[in-house]
Amino acid sequence: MGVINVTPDSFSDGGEYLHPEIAVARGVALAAEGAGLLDVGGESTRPGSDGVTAEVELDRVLPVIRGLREATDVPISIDTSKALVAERAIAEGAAFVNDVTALRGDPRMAGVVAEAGVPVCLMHMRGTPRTMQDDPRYDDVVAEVAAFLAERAQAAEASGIARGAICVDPGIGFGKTGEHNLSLLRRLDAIVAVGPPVVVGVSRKRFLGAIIGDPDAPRAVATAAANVEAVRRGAWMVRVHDVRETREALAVAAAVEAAP
Ligand code: HH2
Repeated sequence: MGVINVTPDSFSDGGEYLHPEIAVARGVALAAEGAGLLDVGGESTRPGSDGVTAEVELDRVLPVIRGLREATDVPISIDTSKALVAERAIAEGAAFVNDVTALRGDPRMAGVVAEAGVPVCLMHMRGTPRTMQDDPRYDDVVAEVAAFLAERAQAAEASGIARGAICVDPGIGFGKTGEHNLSLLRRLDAIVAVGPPVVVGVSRKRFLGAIIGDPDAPRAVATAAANVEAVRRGAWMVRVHDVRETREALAVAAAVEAAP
């Protein structure tokens, strides 16, 4: 899953793809690098961020979705927690909903997804982007995230979303310390055991900067290494800004696994 942030303030690429033509060109480039899904988002969820209105989000994402629909056959995901944005994005050709609130952000979202029959990613987040990094604590982060995702998957099914259309995501960096993130990656088997396919988003996140000891370094290599660990532990899809680097790392890992 390649990331296209059509925002002025995303934590790693804010403002780079705010112009629709540049965002579409980015999507085409990510598709050429091997992205199997293009995740278009019009609202930053970086720690401390405030939300934007549906109108602002729609103005940002709809021209990009339209442009991508014309420019590539790669399926498009809409990264939103607003039902209206999901609805309009689906009408323009989006085929996947990525909801970081796991259908809790908008009471209409589950119905929109069920009605459209598109797959949805349900992500774990503690609190809201504004507050989530204020001293997050868990007794057992892996068990608590797994229980949350199991509950949200059940709720999604109860709202009429087909079981086969649900995936889950532990929400790396969403209300978690660096140690929480690493525990979730090391014990990803417990998230896989919840049942639905698992999506993991480590891309360029701050805990990687802390591990490599340079908060300002580009994090594409660190991201690729973390994604190899995630896929080895059962991740079904990884969400990345730097598609080529992660594809190359995963190709090497797969070749090693396939060796006699
Ligand atoms: N992370 C971000 C946004 N959406 N969706 C899923 N399913 N999983 C994630 O880990 C995830 C996500 C945050 O990254 P980014 O889009 O680069 O930043 P911002 O929210 O600042 O736009």
